[in-house]
Amino acid sequence: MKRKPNAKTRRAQRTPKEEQRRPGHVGMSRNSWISSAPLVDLGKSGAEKLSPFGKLVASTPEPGNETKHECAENEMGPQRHNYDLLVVDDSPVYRKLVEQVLEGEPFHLHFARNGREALLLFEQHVPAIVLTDWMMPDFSGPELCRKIRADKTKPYTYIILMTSNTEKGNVVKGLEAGADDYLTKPFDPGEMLARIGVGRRIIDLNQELAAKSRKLEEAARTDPLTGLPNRRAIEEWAFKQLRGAQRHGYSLWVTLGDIDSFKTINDSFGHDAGDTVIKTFADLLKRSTRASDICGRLGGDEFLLVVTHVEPNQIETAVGRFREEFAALSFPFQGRSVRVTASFGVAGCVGKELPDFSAMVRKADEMLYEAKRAGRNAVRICYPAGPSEA
Ligand code: GH3
Ligand code: MG
Repeated sequence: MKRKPNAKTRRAQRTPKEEQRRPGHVGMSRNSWISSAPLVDLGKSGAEKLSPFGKLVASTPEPGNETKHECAENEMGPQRHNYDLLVVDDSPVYRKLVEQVLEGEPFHLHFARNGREALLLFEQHVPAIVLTDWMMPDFSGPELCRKIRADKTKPYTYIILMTSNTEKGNVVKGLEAGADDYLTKPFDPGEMLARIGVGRRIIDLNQELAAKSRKLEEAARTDPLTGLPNRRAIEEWAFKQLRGAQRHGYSLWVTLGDIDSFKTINDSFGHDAGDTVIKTFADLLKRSTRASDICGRLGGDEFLLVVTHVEPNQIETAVGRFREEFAALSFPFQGRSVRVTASFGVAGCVGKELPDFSAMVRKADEMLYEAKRAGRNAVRICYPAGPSEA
């Protein structure tokens, strides 16, 4: 009677092409000489990337902020997930032994036969754990450690050096080169799993720490009442946009919006009513701001918008719309229907002139003052060629 092949036999019978087509297969597409073993495929956690401003008005994602082997977070903390683990050994026997020990463990395994292959796979998969032999045909395990540690842009990788008994005296050199731990060949499977387990704990802690510092970083750039970017976040964003405007010659407008006679809202209807007005104004600005632009709260009842790629003949209409929409709202405070207005000051630059953000904010502030002096509920604009009233 013909026996149904088990999972192991089926894997051994697959052709390399079939192997490449399998979901979860890694590392074979271009470098078929770099072997990868698709053991278990629970799917990567695919860390949700929160934009610096969450789902609010956001700038383009900051380059360099993306990291690999982050774990998805929920209220319960980081979720368990698969780890990329790179095994570097020129001996096929040892590669097989490691594969067998790690079978059934939550790892995506990648195998390299020398240091060069290891670096290629490292770049590709940014493994959480590297298990590397000491002696390799091109460069040594400690050299590989040094090269991995030299790249500060990647998240932390836990490195275990595998040494033979004769190389054991060199362990200190390996640790100095950046290895976290070592294993002596021939290794004991239980000890290997335990040491890799330590690595997983360290990687988990690192990720939790990184997630917390990202949250703190986000909080430091967000206004808690409105959820909008605060002054610091706007200034950083605007600095980048100014360089872009200068390089590519597109228009950039700094707009200050300030609620009129806001103090009287607080005084007449209380602080909570004041907060409602601030949040409503923030929502309106947020909704009317394109994804590529930014608006944030400077503090109190003052907001700042930076708008790009709007022609001088369109800016008045664009800012005028904020003013009209806000003035059209009515707030039900203490059984009354209360109307609130806001004033706006705008300063712009177009072309290749070198603008200074602080100078533009000062100019926008002067324009805001003009709008207030003109009786409030108004927009005043300083066009790049010279002041001109809207
Ligand atoms: P103007 O038309 O000239 O802008 O007058 P204004 O009353 O709006 O301006 P002023 O700067 O005198 O008042 C701003 C007030 O905003 C003063 C401050 O107590 C209040 N304020 C600042 N932050 C908050 C907040 O987060 N919530 C509330 N409810 N009030 C705030
Ligand atoms: Mg005000």
